[in-house]
Amino acid sequence: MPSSASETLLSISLLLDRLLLASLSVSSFSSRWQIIRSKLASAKSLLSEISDSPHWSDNPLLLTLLPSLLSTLRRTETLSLQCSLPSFFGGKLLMQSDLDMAAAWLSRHTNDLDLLLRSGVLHQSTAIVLSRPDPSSPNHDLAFFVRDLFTRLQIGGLHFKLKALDSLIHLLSDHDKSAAAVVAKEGNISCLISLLDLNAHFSIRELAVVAVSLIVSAGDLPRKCVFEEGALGPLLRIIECGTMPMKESAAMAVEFITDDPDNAWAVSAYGGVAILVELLKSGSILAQSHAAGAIRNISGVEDIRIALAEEGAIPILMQLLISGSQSTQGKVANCISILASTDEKFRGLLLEEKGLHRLLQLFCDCSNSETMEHVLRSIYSLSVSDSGYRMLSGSTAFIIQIVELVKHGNVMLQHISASLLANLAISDGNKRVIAGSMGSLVKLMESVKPDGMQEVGAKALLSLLTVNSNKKEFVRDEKSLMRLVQMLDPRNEVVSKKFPVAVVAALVAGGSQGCRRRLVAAGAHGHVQRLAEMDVPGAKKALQRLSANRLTSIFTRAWRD
Ligand SMILES: *[C@@H]1O[C@H](CO)[C@@H](O)[C@H](O)[C@H]1NC(C)=O
Ligand SMILES: CC(=O)N[C@H]1CO[C@H](CO)[C@@H](O)[C@@H]1O
Repeated sequence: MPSSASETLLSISLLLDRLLLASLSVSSFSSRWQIIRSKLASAKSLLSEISDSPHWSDNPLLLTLLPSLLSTLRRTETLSLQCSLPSFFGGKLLMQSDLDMAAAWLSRHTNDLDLLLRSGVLHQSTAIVLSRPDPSSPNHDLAFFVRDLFTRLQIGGLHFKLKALDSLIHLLSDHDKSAAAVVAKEGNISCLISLLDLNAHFSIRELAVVAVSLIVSAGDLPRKCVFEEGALGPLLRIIECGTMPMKESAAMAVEFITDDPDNAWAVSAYGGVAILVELLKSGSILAQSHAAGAIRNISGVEDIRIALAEEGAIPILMQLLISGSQSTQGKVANCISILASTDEKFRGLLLEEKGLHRLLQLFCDCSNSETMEHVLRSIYSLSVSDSGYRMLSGSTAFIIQIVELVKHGNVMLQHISASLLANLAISDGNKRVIAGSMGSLVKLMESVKPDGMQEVGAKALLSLLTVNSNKKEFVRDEKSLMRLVQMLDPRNEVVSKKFPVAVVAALVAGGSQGCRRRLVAAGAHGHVQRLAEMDVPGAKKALQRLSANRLTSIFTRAWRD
């Protein structure tokens, strides 16, 4: 409708000129008219700039902005006529307030026009604005689309805003994550966040929270931008008093915002800990999962851990460990592993809530290896407490389960399981039961990664080798014996030598001639001798025990000389 837009613009220009002139000759309320005159003047200059822009007449926002400006100007003209009469009759206060209102409306119009001009959208054809750019469109189309969309969000009416939010959500869902970066750069995030406010129209708030959650989920940069523009407070308010779907989106956004550990403090500054704990307790399944993720993310901060305990989070977490959805269970287990690893006070609280029983229950039922890892870490941390240590050391079923993980788990699970085997006080009877794990423990001793694996493998093996029958079983296993001898070889630099040396010492400690003979036959003696010369800790003593057979010592001496 370019012709009607031009006509409206023409009427506005004529009216503006008349009003500017008339405003000079009003006889009443002249100070107020001075203000109005300056607004009229800026409207005039903005409009002339707009009409110079090549594509102004296709802009749909102008199609509503211009008529609304025209009607404000008409009302202002009526006021100017009243104020130009030689003496003013009528309500003085009423006229003052009408004039203030007219000035305020004019301000709004000029702000809107100014924003539209500055956005640059009037300099491009609207052909591409009509449809969302598809994911393959060039980036400048996308940037233009986003700028246009945000002018609608900022100065459009309800209908424009709703459609703009809808387009924004589609854009963020359909495109890859780079779209969010364009939105963060070209859009006005602060304006989007203002739509989360409780004063905003309900349908607007409902869509705005979805858009915000999509933006923060799309990477570090958009997340940082949304956080810095102050989204956390309004998001937490929505979790407090929105509808459940809104709470879900807001909690998702908070979970992503807290992915940056630097943002954790802000959650507690906004009173967010209590709000998240409440959502954990009473939210939908999805909301609980996001709340658990956010709580997990912030539980690295000591003050927040204290607040979590005060807000009663521990029993709720323990409950969800068993009854939550799979995703919630994983995040809760992670959170518990963080709490359990920090200090004795939290271990006490967790144990009071039957933490170990529940963790063991999930440990049996769990099939997800990531969750399993968190559960096992938590159990490991709780094994540091006396009661946890006693209970785990005495549980044959648990010990058999962790042996299974040593044999068949991924490296992280193997590492934690071996640490438990190394540290627990396992009965000799149970050590015999799990003798079959020794081959796997020797393999762990060869692992380059993770750090500490060689040590825990060796420690666990040494614990099993305190039982004589296990020593015999070990040396009967050709493969394990060969591995051990290869690790002793000074040319093998991957393995720290003190661990295999300690295993040799343990194997010959009981004075069993059988063990000694098999080690010597496998070639251990020469290696240990070299290691003793290199002053590897424990090697001299191991050599002594290994050389207890005089013939061997004479032979080696002769060989050396
Ligand atoms: C962005 O939006 C905020 C809030 O709506 C507003 O105060 C600010 O002026 C806008 N900034 C720009 C550059 O348009
Ligand atoms: C530090 C931390 O635990 N970050 C996690 C926060 O939540 C996100 C989303 O679930 C995870 O991807 C992060 O690893």
